[in-house]
Amino acid sequence: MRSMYKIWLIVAVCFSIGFAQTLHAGSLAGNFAFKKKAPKGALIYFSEDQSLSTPANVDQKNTAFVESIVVGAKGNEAIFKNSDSINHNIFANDSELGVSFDIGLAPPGSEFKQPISWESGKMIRISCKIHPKMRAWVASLTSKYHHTVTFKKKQKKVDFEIEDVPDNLSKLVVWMPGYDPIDVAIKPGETQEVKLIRKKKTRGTLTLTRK
Ligand SMILES: [Cu+2]
Repeated sequence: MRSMYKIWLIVAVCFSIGFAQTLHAGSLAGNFAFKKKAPKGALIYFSEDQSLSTPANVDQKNTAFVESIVVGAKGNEAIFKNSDSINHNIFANDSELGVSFDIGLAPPGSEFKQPISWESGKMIRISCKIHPKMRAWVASLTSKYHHTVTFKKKQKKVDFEIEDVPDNLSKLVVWMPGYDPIDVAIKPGETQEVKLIRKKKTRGTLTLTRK
């Protein structure tokens, strides 16, 4: 009888470990729907996490930044690559965050680095001296649980998903250039609809669902 009890106990322990592992993380699904024009990009992240350590990889192709928003960890670097067939000249000038640099003429295939020295949770705008229409943002973050969206021309709707989000994280931040920043608390099992506001007008909605 004693050995039967032991076997049962082992089975029960294995079951609960397995159960706990399947429970501890889930996903966040989101859907952006703009009425007219979407911004260039969006950044979504769980602000409580502190585990991000990777650099920001900025690339350029077809006279444009490949991604509108690029994320890197504070203390690491922003790496500016030029995968284009023409020269670029990236610079930033943000007096509020005290960030000012000009990497100079960057020929095709070149790579330049700049430290991500500014406060986490803040984004700096980068532009090109040669091509005034080029625009992107580098975000200093601490969270591994983030996602960036680059809206294509005329694109109004985008679905995204952040996978393996630990259940204990609930503070979500949504940032888009020119828009009111959004802070929401969303727990596993919840769905929320958030208004996307720019210059006091609602420009669209974001539906968030956590599984
Ligand atoms: Cu350029």
